[in-house]
Amino acid sequence: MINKIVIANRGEIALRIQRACREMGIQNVAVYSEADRDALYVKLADESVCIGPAPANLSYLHIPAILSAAEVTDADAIHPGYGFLSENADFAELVEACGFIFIGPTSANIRLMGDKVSAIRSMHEANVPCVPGSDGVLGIDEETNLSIASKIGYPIIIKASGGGGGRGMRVVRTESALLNAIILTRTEAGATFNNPDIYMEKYLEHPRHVEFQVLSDKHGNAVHLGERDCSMQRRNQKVVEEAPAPGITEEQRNTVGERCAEACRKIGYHGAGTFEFLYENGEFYFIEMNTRVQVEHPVTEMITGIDIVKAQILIAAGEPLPFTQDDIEIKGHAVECRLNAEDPETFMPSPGRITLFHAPGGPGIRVDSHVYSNYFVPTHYDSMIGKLIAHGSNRSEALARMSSALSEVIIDGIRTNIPLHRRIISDHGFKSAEFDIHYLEKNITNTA
Ligand code: MV4
Repeated sequence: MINKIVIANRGEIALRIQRACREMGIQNVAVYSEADRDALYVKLADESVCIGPAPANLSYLHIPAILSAAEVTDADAIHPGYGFLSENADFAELVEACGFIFIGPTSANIRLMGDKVSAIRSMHEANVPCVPGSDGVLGIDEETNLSIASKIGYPIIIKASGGGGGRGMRVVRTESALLNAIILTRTEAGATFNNPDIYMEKYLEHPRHVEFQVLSDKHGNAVHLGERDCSMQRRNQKVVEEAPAPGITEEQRNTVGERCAEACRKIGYHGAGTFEFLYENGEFYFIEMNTRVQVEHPVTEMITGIDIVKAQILIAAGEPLPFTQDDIEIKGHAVECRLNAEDPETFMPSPGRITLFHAPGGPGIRVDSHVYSNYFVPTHYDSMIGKLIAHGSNRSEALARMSSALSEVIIDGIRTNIPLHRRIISDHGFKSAEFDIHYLEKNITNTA
């Protein structure tokens, strides 16, 4: 049913999707901007189409160019990867209207999850545990809003329904600051997201970020693949992720994971998805759902042995999931370090030519990267140039293997965050898994 896929993305995830296609005997088409013309993954593709100049809005975000690439190559399906158009419901709708398969959920489900208020409402109705909050969009009546906030209890956080990923949020610690904060956040939301809707939640001071991976097919089968801890982040950018999340019991995993899988069945979800939770004092609180494959999917692949990208393609082709929940077993522990072309102290982007690239290896080591010696890191895109993943039979073996890989890897010619990763992996608090979402900024980068 799917013979040829257009990969509507670039970099490491374009290569990752290309590998899944090759393994499945599916033809792949790379699309590239002028800045990526000479990249090796473009040459490795079965076919390639230039879709425009370097700026993303003229190429990777330019919907007509991508649909044309699918048309001229006679492709059946489009894989959006992550970022760019991956969570654009209008794009998913157009892909299907043009007669191609969108490798991802329905446009209706992307739209449902893109609106955070409707996402939370649907998850609340599906018995997924949520943060105590306003149960919907805030109105303009001041007395009502003051009363909602005092019922939740301060501190509270005001969020934009059109936001997500940390954009458009404001913490309010006292009643006297509430009404002004509501007006400010609503005005900013209208300007930034073209949607003034805002909502309120209890603000959790020291949570961890724990997310569940799900796969759900078009025949009503849904499974979860356990959880990942993504608390080691800076300015809403994840730096290190791991699976399983330290300290989560099998019973918690089964209970919360099954709630997520059941929510997928209830809303008719198709494909890979991620339920993001805040985890504090032993409780899970749903905050958002991501309807794409995530950067950190490899740690889940390593501990389950399941190829998430292959599963996305099978599901899109209408195949039933080839495994049940009982078949899924968590084996060992995996950790991922995101390699960024940036200064390890100032975090300023550091694009340019990589004069020497040497990939680490050995037991349990995986490298997901499109770079090589003499590769030029373009200025126009995200600074992530690859991911180092280490798997071991337990957390300490995975961390020891990551430590070894970090001492082996060589990336010369540009600055990278490898020195930061060496600090994190040898940090006492990280090693003993005593951290929350603020730990990296407060204790390791000192940029809080
Ligand atoms: C929160 C929160 C505390 N309490 N919501 C930021 C990203 C977006 N996905 C949600 N975010 C947060 N929501 C409540 N009710 C703290 C954050 C938050 C955060 C969450 C996950 C990972 C990193 C973060 C960094 C700062 C704040």
